[in-house]
Amino acid sequence: MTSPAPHPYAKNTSDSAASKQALAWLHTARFYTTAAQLEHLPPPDLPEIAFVGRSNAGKSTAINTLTQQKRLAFASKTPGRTQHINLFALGRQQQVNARFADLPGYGYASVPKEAKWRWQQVMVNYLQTRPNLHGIVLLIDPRHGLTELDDILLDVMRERVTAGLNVMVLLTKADKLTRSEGQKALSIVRIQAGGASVRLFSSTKRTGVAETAVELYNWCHPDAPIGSAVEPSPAESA
Ligand SMILES: Nc1nc2c(ncn2[C@@H]2O[C@H](COP(=O)(O)OP(=O)(O)OP(=O)(O)O)[C@@H](O)[C@H]2O)c(=O)[nH]1
Ligand SMILES: [Mg+2]
Repeated sequence: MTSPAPHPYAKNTSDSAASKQALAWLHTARFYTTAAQLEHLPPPDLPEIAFVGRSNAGKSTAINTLTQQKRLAFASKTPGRTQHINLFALGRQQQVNARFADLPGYGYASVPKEAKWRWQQVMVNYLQTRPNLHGIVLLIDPRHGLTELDDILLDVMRERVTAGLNVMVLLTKADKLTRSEGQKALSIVRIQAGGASVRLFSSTKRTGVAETAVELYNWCHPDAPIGSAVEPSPAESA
């Protein structure tokens, strides 16, 4: 998994004009459709970015934070809240240029691993076969770290990642960590994630929101990137 080199004209994401532009694009997100099976998905005509991770990791909340909308995606204290593939369209009315997919979380039921994966087959099939899948955002609660199920997911995706699929890892709920816990989690997951960009993210403190917004924007606007995915210094990101 290697991050693409910064575009030659790319500016640092600390450039607030870049993050403003990315956040304005993200704010155009609106509900598009929901699908219980792959057959119900729309034609694969636009790049899709999937938000994946264990149940309760904060996928739906991250979508709401990034799009600056309170209840676009269903977030809940009850694990397993997202049970379908929910799609959101991005771009101005006549210029939809990407979709986000909020996927059901894995690992919430206390049943054997094989059964969990059977239940999650729709999600895995989507990730493996959706032709217009352009990137995945893997959300991890750093208090649990990269779990066996996250590892399995990365394994399942390895072929597509090698073929160029974008990947980023967000360590969610960073507000619950001390600065040193955050830095420790970052260094461990950076090694495990094998080259994908990894950053701390908090919906309550907005940690990592600007950088994530710019990276997502650039994934979906490869011909006109607005900033490099330059990580802030550790002091800024904690
Ligand atoms: N403190 C804190 N809590 C968060 C943050 N992000 C999410 N949460 C909480 O974590 C819980 C789960 O969040 P969701 O966004 O519903 O998680 P999910 O990954 O979509 O869960 P599923 O749909 O079950 O897979 C909710 O109670 C959120 O309020 C964060 O950045 N900080
Ligand atoms: Mg959810």
